[in-house]
Amino acid sequence: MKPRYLFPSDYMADPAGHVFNDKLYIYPSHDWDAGECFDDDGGHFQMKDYHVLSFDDIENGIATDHGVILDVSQVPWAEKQMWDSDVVEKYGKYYLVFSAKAYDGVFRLGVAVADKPEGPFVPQEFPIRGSFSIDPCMFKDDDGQIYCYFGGLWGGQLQWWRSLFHGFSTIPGKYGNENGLTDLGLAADHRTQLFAKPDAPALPSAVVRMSDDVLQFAEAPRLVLILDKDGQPLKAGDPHRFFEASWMHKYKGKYYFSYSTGDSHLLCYATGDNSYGPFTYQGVILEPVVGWTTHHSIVEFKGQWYLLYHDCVPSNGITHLRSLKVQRLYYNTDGTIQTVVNE
Ligand code: FUB
Repeated sequence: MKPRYLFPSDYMADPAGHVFNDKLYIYPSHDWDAGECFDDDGGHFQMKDYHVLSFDDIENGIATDHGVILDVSQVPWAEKQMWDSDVVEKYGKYYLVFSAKAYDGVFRLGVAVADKPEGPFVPQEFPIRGSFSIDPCMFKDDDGQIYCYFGGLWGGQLQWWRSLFHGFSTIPGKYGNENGLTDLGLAADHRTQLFAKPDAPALPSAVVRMSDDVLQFAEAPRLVLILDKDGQPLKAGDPHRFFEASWMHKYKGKYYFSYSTGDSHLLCYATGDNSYGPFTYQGVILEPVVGWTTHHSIVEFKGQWYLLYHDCVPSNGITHLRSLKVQRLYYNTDGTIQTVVNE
């Protein structure tokens, strides 16, 4: 199959794909042009609602757009920027977990609940207690436990929470603009720029088990460690280190943690033996696409594995007007993923 655009009539991004009731549902971000200037804080991504699309045939079929499933005006705690979301099912209920900016300027994760995969979703009054940053990926393991992987650097504010990451040395602004340091974005005071030596461990993302009712974290978030083949954490200056867009899937009993590298514009993956990791870096899934962001999900549907992703070709490279794409994904016999070529 040739890669194809999934929904040419509107700009959507960050596709989270899940099979429910024999259909492939895609939960994307809904891009629009709010007229904001491009900045490193993602201020040009001003999304205000979510739609859900479904497909009987992802290779040739037309998307069914189920319309708006949640609007920012319905969420008491959220002011703006409805960024990446994901959905998980438990006992016939569907939980949309989403990132949005609260009135204090801090990104949090919220939950909205529905009886059907296409919603409508009813939001909780408050964000998840103790949640922070962006890009939740909801993963249900074979034993029924549900995990949330989350976090994103710079505009996603993961670096604001670096004090949670004991032992991962970032070097606050005292190093200023000294050459050769890796820029980690703004600290929690919204002003101090953080830098790390390129050979310091990269800031990791987070994973947390959800409570039985899927409305709260059941524990403190843990670090998602990505190790190189020598067992050392990937470094802050490594173009393959985590930036945002966590995704977890399982293949032949292995846990595949995949993510975007942000400013190096790759989709990469690492594998592990359990949902908490650590994960060992394996390689690149997708080379840079047109547009600054790259974001994906990996899903098996009707016996075939697919990469869902986005690029900005249809908007002529406008980085906040992205279009959904799909193409097949293949594994080698040793379980490694063949790099997908975006055409
Ligand atoms: O869609 C807004 C943000 O852009 C997402 O949360 C990031 O992963 C990036 O795709």
